[in-house]
Amino acid sequence: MKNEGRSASEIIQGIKDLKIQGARRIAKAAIDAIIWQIKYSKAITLEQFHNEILGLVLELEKTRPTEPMMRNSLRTTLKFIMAWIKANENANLANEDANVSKLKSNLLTFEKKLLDMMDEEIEKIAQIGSSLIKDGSRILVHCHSNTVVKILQDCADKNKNIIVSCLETRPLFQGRLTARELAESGIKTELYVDGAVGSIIQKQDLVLVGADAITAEGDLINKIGTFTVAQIAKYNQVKFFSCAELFKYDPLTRLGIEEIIEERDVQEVWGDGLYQKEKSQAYPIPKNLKIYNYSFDRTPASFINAYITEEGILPPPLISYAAEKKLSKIRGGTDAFF
Ligand code: RUB
Repeated sequence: MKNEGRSASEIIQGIKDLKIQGARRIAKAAIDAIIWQIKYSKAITLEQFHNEILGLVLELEKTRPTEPMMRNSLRTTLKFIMAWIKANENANLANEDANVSKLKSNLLTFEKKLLDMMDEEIEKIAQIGSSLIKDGSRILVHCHSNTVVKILQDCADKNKNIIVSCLETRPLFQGRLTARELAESGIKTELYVDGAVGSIIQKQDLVLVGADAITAEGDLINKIGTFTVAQIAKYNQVKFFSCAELFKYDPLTRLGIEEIIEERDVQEVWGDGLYQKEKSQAYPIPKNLKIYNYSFDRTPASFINAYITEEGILPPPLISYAAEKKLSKIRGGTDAFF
C-alpha cells in the first residue's frame, strides 16, 4: 500500500478505516504524514512549526491506540525537534524564517532515515526468520503481519518448500489478506476459520505471528485470538514466535502503564453476522445484547518461545534491554542518524 502523495488527513483516515493496517505500515504511514506536513507547512516561526507537528502527532496517535511502533516514531520526531531547537539556540542565522527552513530540511532528512531504518530492519528480520524455517515446514499464522509475510516470502525466494495455514481472523478477516498475498507469491497456502486452530495445530511445525506492542515483561499485544493460538500451541508443544521490530516495544510499560487494548466499532462484529447478505441488510443489534470488539489481546511471555527481531532471535526477558538500548540511541539527539 503506497502512501506517497497522500495528505496527512488522508493518511489519518486511512489508518482509522484500516485501509492502512499492520503496525509497521501504520508507523511508516505516520512518518509519511509528518513528511507531508513538513513539505506543506506554512510555519514561519520555530514555535509555529513545533506546534503544527505536535498537533499532527496527537491526531495520529489517536487513530489506533495500541500502536507503539507509530508512537515511538512520532515521539522520536518530537524529540528530534526539541533537541534541534536546543542545539541551535545560539545559531547565527539571519532570521527565524531561515531557522525554520533549516529545521524543516533537517527533520525531513531525519524522517527519511527513520523510513530507511524500518526497511533495513524488515530485511534483517526476513533473513533471520527464514533461516529458522526448515525446508518442508508447516507454519501457522494469524491475522495479517507484513513482517511475517516478508519472512515467508523470503523462504519461497530461497526455494524452501513450506506450507502455510492462515487463520481467517474475525471480525475483519485480515487472515484472508495474508492467504491471498502468500498464494500470489507461489507459496502453498491454506485458509481456516479461527475455530479450526485446535484441530490443525498438531500438523504445524511452528507458529509465526506479528506484534503490535511488546511490554517490559516481554508480553505480546497482537490481534485478538493470538493468545488463544499461543495457548493451543503450548499445549501441543508447537513453538510460537512473534516477528517484530524492536520499535514495537512500549517503554511506558516499564513504568507500569498498561498497554491500551483498542476496542473497535461493534458493527464490525455484528455487521458480518450470520443472517446478513449485505452490510446494509444487517439485522439491528438486539436490545440488551452487549457486543465486545477488542481488537487485540495480550499473550504472556511464558507462551512465547522467542521474538524474531532485527537484532536476532531474542527470548522475551531480553527484549526490554535490547529495545531500550535502541530507543535511547535513536532518541539521543539530533545526530542519531548523522
Ligand atoms: C494487525 C496485526 C499484526 C501486527 C503486526 O492488526 O495484529 O499482527 O500489526 O503487523 P490490524 P506488522 O489489522 O488491526 O492492524 O508485522 O505488519 O507490523
